[in-house]
Amino acid sequence: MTGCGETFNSATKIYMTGAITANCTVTASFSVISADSDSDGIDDALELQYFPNLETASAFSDYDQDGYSDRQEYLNSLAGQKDPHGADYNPKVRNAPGGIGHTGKTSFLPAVKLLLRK
Ligand SMILES: [Ca+2]
Ligand SMILES: [Ca+2]
Ligand SMILES: [Ca+2]
Repeated sequence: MTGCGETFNSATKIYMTGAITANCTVTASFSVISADSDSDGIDDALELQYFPNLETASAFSDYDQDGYSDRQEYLNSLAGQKDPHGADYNPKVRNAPGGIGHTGKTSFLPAVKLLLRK
């Protein structure tokens, strides 16, 4: 916003004109900073950052099959969460199990114990 001797407090987002003593014009422009056009709960910009389209990731998909849905990974990273190994959530990189929203369904191979016979 500009015009009329404005002051804008970026912390409170409050715009104030100066004293109005004559006709003046305030000009405002707005831009979308977040959109979820496919209503899957994942910000479209983030989907397109990781995937070529908006269809790949959804609330139920689990692209990297780490037991966190793509939406859960988005929510966890939005909340500034790290996985139990301290890594950032990434829908294309497997995260450690046991974090927020982990379903317990991973396709990690179970550890194999080898017993050596004498
Ligand atoms: Ca979306
Ligand atoms: Ca995942
Ligand atoms: Ca992941």
